[in-house]
Amino acid sequence: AHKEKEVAERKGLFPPKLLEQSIYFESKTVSLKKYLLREDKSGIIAEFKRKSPSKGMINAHAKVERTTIGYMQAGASALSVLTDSEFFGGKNEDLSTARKFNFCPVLRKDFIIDEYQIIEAKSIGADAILLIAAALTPERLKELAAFAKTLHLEVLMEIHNEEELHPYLSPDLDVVGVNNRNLKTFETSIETSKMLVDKIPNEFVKISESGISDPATIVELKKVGFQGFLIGETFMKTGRPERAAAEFIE
Ligand code: IGP
Repeated sequence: AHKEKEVAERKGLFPPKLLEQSIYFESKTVSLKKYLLREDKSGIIAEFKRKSPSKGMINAHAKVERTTIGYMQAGASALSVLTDSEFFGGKNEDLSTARKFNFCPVLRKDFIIDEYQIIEAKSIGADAILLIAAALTPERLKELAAFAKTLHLEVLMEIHNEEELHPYLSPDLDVVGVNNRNLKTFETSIETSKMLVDKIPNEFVKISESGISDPATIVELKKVGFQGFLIGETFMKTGRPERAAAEFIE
């Protein structure tokens, strides 16, 4: 509900017509799907996240520029940037900064419920958006995915269980992510990913999200069929997230 209010306010301040003037409406997007499948990359989507509802403040001092450039130098395949301010302490400017300094795919991490936020994602230089099955009806998620496609944005759909999978599948999705974090308890379990991987059709790139804290887990997840790994806290909770990423990936 806090998003509906936020969207209404922003629409008033920055109408779609204005956002469409952004230079990013003329530039091509970089394919998250393709980068995840590149053999010379780690498959890791490294996330910039200042705080979270489960952990509170994770890192109040990290700079977007240094962290994201460092993530990419460390061998990440793509970047994820939180733009939600209320729960995650992010802002749109964090994403546009990451965009400016990196050529890789950049995922906009936010709670998307309205087309306006997809226009906004495009205007700040995102290449892909997140749609959370648990937050949308199948019809609405498919509409939003189709709309993203008209702007050449790729779509990551996030699920937590099998019920959120089949009703939501559509050709407009590119990547399906299993979130290992239980939204009620905030606990993470890699087993969630392992249980769901074979249910996801192979035409989608499969990623495992949350609670990945050591390289051995990546080896395990790769073995069962995951091609991508979304990691935030493990890097961000250290004083130098980009250094933590380099040590993790090497
Ligand atoms: C990263 P972690 O445990 O490595 O910090 O998790 C990412 O999966 C997590 O931030 C996330 C998220 C989300 C955040 C997954 N889905 C939806 C906000 C909204």
